[in-house]
Amino acid sequence: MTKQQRERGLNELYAEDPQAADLIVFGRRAHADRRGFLKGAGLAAMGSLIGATIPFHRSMPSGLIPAAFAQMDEGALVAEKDGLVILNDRPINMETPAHLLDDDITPASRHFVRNNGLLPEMALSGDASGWTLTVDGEVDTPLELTLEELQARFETVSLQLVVECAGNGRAYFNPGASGNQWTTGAVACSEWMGVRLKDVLEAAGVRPAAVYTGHYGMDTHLSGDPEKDPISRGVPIAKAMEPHNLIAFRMNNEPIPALHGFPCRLVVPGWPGSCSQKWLRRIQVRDVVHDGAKMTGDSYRVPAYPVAPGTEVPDTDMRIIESMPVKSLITAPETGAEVGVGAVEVRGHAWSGDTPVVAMEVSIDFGQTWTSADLAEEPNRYAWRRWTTTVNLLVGGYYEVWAKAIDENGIAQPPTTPGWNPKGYVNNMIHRIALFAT
Ligand SMILES: Nc1nc2c(c(=O)[nH]1)N[C@H]1C(S)=C(S)[C@@H](COP(=O)(O)O)O[C@H]1N2
Ligand SMILES: [Mo]
Repeated sequence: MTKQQRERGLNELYAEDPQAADLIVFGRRAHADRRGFLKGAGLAAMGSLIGATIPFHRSMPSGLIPAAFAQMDEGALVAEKDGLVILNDRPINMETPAHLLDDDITPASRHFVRNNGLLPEMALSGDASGWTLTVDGEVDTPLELTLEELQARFETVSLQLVVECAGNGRAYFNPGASGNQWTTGAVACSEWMGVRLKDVLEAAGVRPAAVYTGHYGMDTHLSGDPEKDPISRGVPIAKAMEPHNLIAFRMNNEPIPALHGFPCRLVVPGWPGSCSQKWLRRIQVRDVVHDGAKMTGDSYRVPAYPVAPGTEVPDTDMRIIESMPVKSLITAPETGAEVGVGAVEVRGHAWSGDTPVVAMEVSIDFGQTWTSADLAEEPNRYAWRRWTTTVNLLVGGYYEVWAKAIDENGIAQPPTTPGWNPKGYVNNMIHRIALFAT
């Protein structure tokens, strides 16, 4: 079995059937001595899969998934990332440890990656000539714009915008859900430059019959079938007309990296990251709710009412996730850090969906008492806000810092997982870190 034939990533295979995965990766022999090191037939199989010999093969434990298994072309891009955790190699999914998200503006090297399919050729080549954006459907004047036309015709704006995967925090649900086991790191706030989605839709002339957008990208389905989209989501017209949605062509003042949507992507802040189509090629204005890939069933949908964990929810009772909930991270110190007894500076970011964050609170006594942290101004709507505070650790020992953000409606992050749902979406439970004071 070659990489090209694999429709699923190795982590998924290992989760489902470790023995079968071992056979694929290490061959029969290595499987037999799984606790040993890679040798014999297993080594030969591994070498041919990677396409090179492994000089240090004597030190390579069997069962180790080589980093090179990230789809070969994409593998080099993965190497540009700084300290991210690979959750799956095919498609590539990587999350960022909380202490690496300390920057106000997330560097591209630390922006999580959530791919549903395989990177388009254009992104890998870095050559945008031939790229156009089509805007069609319920519009008076369908548009087909080159990058130059897009930039020349519409005002360019720069905004710091949070992109968060709706599955962030999935790993903490019980019973668990299938899919990438995101902990806290499927969120980032980079600076995006582009034109307003609204301006482009207005230029096309949205017709009164318009209800929803449908977004299409250039990435390929894992099966290789060109008829299938890996993902195609959309938003109601009212959300699409919100002035902070961008058709972006720069990230942190550089062309958008291949993994993040080169040459152009949508950034629809405050809603599930999946609304922010990467490698954008077409926006269809629709007179019905979009029914593209991952708009239906359990995808990006949650029960309309609270259900007991594990409940099977009828399809008609599932609702599309819209605005994301209030949330925060502790980005310093790093969890597990040793700190001195006395005052310790703690900081992080707080963000939310369409309802702004208004307060931030911290506890060091397992949630018995909470004190307010300082919250910096929001650089612009839908950016995350820096919070800082000092905690006083009076004696040596083990502490936890718990942090919770509160939104304008008085809704605070819950202490444990909120409403269970079949795919483990929108977990906004409080973030906790461990500290050892000496
Ligand atoms: N074309 C395309 N766009 C996409 C995706 C994808 O797989 N293909 N993944 C979506 C999901 S689920 C998320 S959370 C964000 C992640 O953006 P990032 O990889 O730049 O962090 O992109 C969204 N846009
Ligand atoms: Mo996502």
